[in-house]
Amino acid sequence: MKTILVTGATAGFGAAFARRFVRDGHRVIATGRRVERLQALAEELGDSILPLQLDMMDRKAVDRFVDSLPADWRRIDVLVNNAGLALGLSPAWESDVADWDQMIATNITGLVHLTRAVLPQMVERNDGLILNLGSIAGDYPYPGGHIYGGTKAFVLQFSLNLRADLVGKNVRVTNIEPGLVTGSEFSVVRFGGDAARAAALYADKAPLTAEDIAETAAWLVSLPPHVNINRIEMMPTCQASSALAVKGK
Ligand code: NDP
Ligand code: 8X3
Repeated sequence: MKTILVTGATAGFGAAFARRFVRDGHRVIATGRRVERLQALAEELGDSILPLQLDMMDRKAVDRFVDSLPADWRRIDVLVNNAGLALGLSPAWESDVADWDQMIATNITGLVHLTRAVLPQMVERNDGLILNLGSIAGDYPYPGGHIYGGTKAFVLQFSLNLRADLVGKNVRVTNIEPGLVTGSEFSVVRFGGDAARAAALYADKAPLTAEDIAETAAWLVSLPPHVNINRIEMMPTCQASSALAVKGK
């Protein structure tokens, strides 16, 4: 049984990870801002869930988080840096810089601070796994992706650079880079609560599901300690990396 810390477990991938990890016999520290959702998860999954509120934009709370855990939950075998969001899809020059700040604070600053807090115990034990949720947005640019894509490109490069520091150690880091995925609130959040606009994005398509991402994470968790999967780019068959855009006069 492993102890797995999942950020952003109140919805989407994070909730699917929690369900899958518990099904596989692990226990999960489930975090996020909407504590009532975490409590519902704990009621559903029982003592294998430790529900704890954590806002990834609250730098002090993130820095203190590991030390504030109950003693028997403080050993973290797997960290899943999942909490994240995209806000808006308008051109950079029309975007709200407050949205930019929130994406950077959550997807980058929160992620690196929590990673820094968890890493020492993994290095000391010479054992651990960090799963970072990147995105195809960190690999391929698209209109309106600017800051979100930039944050995910950071997450990819951070993941790869961590392994450079960790070479020779059984502390593993994988960047998971999904494309179009349904079963989460991602697009509703991106479109400011416009559920109809979000639903239109997935209509008549067969995207990946949150459970597909959880299946991948479960596989990564099950691998032997000497195996590092550096990155996984995943898309549904209804999607492929696009051709370069060329605009006429
Ligand atoms: P959801 O919107 O369904 O879930 C996002 C989770 O992040 C929620 O649990 C939310 O919890 C949490 N979160 C957001 N901001 C904060 C914060 N400040 N502090 C703590 N938790 C926060 O989206 P997904 O499940 O789809 O996304 C999960 C990850 O996967 C993200 O990093 C996303 O960028 C990435 N991703 C998503 C793809 C998709 O198409 N869905 C594709 C590729 C990558 P709460 O609001 O309760 O705090
Ligand atoms: C989410 C996938 O293509 O909407 O990270 O950016 S995409």
